[in-house]
Amino acid sequence: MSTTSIEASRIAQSIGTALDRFIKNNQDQFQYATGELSQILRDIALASKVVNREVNKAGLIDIMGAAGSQNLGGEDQQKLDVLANIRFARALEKGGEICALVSEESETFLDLNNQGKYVIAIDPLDGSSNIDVNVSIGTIFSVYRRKSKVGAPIQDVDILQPGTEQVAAGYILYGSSTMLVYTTGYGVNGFTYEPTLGEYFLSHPNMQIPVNGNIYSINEGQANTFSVEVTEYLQHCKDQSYTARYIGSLVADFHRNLLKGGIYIYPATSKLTKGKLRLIYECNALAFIAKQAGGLATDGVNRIMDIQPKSLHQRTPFFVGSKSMVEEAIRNFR
Ligand code: FDP
Repeated sequence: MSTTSIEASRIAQSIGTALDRFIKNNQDQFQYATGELSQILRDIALASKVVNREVNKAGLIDIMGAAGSQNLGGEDQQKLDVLANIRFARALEKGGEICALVSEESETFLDLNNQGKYVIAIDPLDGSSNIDVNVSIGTIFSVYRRKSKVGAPIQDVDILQPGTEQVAAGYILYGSSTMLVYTTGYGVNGFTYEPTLGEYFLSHPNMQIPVNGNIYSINEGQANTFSVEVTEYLQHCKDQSYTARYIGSLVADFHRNLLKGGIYIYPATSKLTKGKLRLIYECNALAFIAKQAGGLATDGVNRIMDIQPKSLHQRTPFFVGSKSMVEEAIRNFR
């Protein structure tokens, strides 16, 4: 190809829809279309760009490794976890749209004492045990409307809302490319980050998870601690010659299965009788996205989004992914 035709083809190539434009174009779909939710999504996108920058240079500067403190689960807090928590909190607190923040990294919720109408639940950096080894990690977020009166102190009804009350949810995947995937209840759309322009562009419009798939994702190293039902299902996966894929980074495992069709399972085990994953800031968001993409998420018996949370850091068994696969996996549970 000559230089002029390369130039011509570059000019002919459209740069696509930027996230900002997309949010603006779709703002009217939202029943409280005052622009506040749009601003929250923009703030999350901005913070994710900062975190993405830090994640990308993690190997270059002294930012990898444990920060010396532990989070609630007793896991070492990695430096990047701490940094991501600060970045998202700062970006979200500034605008005044958010009245409370729930984060994996904080024991209690943060009452911002303002006129904000929204509550955010966030896992700022999920899959953090993968940071040191250059494997994909992610951010997960859920957005709720506050239930109590604006101006009053934040109450449990604002924080402990079931997933059905989410008005938006999404994740950012810091992978071979960085993606932001979100829903406001009108389908799921994915945006890929273009680092030279510093913008997310719509790359995966109206994402749908295949109804069936052949990928199963579970930490089989824990197999001796699984229930009979889960063990039987895993045998079924092998009998069907399904493919085992487990990154150990929830967002990355979920995202792959969303695109290709599959099931992610973190079950209750004899050691973790309620499972490992957190209902409020991990499972609900992914359950909302799965549902909007035509998939399913349950704890084996109840739909994840129907579960009434009783505490901030509540854990739940989690089966999520292609509808037929999840239905098959939980067939013997009731
Ligand atoms: P991590 O502990 O590394 O933060 O959210 C918890 C999580 O990661 C998920 O991202 C991941 O899917 C899961 O735990 C992995 O747990 P196991 O090591 O027990 O498989």
